[in-house]
Amino acid sequence: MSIELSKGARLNLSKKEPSLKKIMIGLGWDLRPGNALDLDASVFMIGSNGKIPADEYFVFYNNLKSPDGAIQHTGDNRTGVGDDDDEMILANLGAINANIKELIFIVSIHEAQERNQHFGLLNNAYIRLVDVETSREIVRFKLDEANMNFTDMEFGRLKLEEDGWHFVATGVGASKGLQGYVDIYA
Ligand SMILES: [Ca+2]
Ligand SMILES: [Ca+2]
Repeated sequence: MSIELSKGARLNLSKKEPSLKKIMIGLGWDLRPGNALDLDASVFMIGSNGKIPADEYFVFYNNLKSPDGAIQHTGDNRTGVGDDDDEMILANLGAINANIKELIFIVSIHEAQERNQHFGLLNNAYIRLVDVETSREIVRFKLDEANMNFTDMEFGRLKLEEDGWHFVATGVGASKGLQGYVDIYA
């Protein structure tokens, strides 16, 4: 059964899902009528110093694969049309570079400032984690009302602890653009 997480909730994946090896992070959104908006999913793969070890450990629409091969972005979706996941990131947990301690998942509106857009234009926005081998959804996290005025958001983190990978639904909205996160983690 899938668990719906609320902001700040934490899930010990290695304990709850001991057989989990490959996960799919799916981002879905629909638009309120009359709007055109491009949402982007990105991942920062962070080392113990809080930074990405090299530029290529920032996986996004212009860099679809991490150097260790563990993270694969399936490509940019610019419309959100359709009911299923609109952007997908595949993660092979066992292949992640041993220096990586945390994966930070960011969702941002492309050119939000230029287009004067924010999350309030979206319907049904969510992020979810799926076990690739069984297609079973493990967790789902919906965009909540409190974030409607923002243009980007840290949706969640996968953190490597002593007892394995934990997923934390951080849900921190902001309006700094994708570059704002690059400035922090690169
Ligand atoms: Ca996109
Ligand atoms: Ca959609």
